[in-house]
Amino acid sequence: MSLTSILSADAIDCALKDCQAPDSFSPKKFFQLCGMTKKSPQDVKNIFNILDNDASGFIEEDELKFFLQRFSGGARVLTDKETKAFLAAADDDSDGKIGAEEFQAMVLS
Ligand SMILES: [Ca+2]
Repeated sequence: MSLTSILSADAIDCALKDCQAPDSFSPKKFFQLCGMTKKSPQDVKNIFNILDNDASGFIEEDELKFFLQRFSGGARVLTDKETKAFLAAADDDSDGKIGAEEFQAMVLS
């Protein structure tokens, strides 16, 4: 499964264009622009599984840094500040990584 089988390529493009400048990335806005917030919990879980590159069941900080590149290989990496803010916004149990349920809650709340 690929991200474009769940999300439209145009929407992904639009979401990536919106955060091209360093430190302009907002997870909530990105999820909205790429259409993720309108997906079912199962679709969001499928997206999580694609983003969980090493299939550990969690998105760790070093995977989060490359979040945008999972949507498009030519996208930029997130800055340290963006990565930490993203993690802090999603990591409800403060274990330093994002689980599937935390990801779903962040996208769909
Ligand atoms: Ca966590």
